[in-house]
Amino acid sequence: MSNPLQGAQFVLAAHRISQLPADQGAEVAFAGRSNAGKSSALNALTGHKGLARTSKTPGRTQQMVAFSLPPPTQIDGQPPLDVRLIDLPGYGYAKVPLEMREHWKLEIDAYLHQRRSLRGLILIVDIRHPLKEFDRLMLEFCFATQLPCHLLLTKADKLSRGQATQALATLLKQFAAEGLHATAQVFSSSAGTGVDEARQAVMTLLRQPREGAHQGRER
Ligand SMILES: Nc1nc2c(ncn2[C@@H]2O[C@H](COP(=O)(O)OP(=O)(O)OP(=O)(O)O)[C@@H](O)[C@H]2O)c(=O)[nH]1
Ligand SMILES: [Mg+2]
Repeated sequence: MSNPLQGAQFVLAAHRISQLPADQGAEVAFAGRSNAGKSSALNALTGHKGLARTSKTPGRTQQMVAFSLPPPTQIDGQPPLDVRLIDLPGYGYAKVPLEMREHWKLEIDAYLHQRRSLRGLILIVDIRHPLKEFDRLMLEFCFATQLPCHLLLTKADKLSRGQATQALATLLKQFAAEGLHATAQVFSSSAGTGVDEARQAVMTLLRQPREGAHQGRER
């Protein structure tokens, strides 16, 4: 299967949302706890190993990093769009100084509320530790603001196939019980599990109409 996210290029790293590329076109953001595997997932999805910096040290990505897909990106025969993928800083890592954590909490919150080109969120969760507090907050936020969310249960290579399937089933049951709306899949950047499915999920998010993604998101 050809890769619709191939050819992504680094654009810039931002410390504030005002430094991000102009808010036009469509973008999908990658969020998740520190060390969950966001940057690795971005690299696997774009098919470009060194694109986003990965690290064994949690808290590596302390910037919002923007990558663009090569123009013209045509989705469903619409006129070409500027399409971006955004690697958000990881959250939840205690060793990142409090001031920095507070800064990112505010910036991520403002980004999710204000960014008009944001069409959806890819939430990266370690399959062995699903739904920690911040993951829940993100899911609740997405639900409240009708921002579509697709969850990657990553590092599935650390479990047997049966355990991974079980983890997904448990999560989907939890979603149903708690009224949370998100799609989810098993994923592994290192083993390549679920990569095609996740690429399609990113493309589906990029196709979301702007209005739908923004209802109730004005402040
Ligand atoms: N086994 C396994 N390890 C992975 C996988 N994805 C990421 N890792 C490892 O997990 C660690 C963190 O990966 P990153 O992609 O840097 O994680 P991140 O979420 O971007 O981390 P921060 O930028 O610190 O928030 C690295 O040591 C990766 O090699 C995976 O699918 N399987
Ligand atoms: Mg990272």
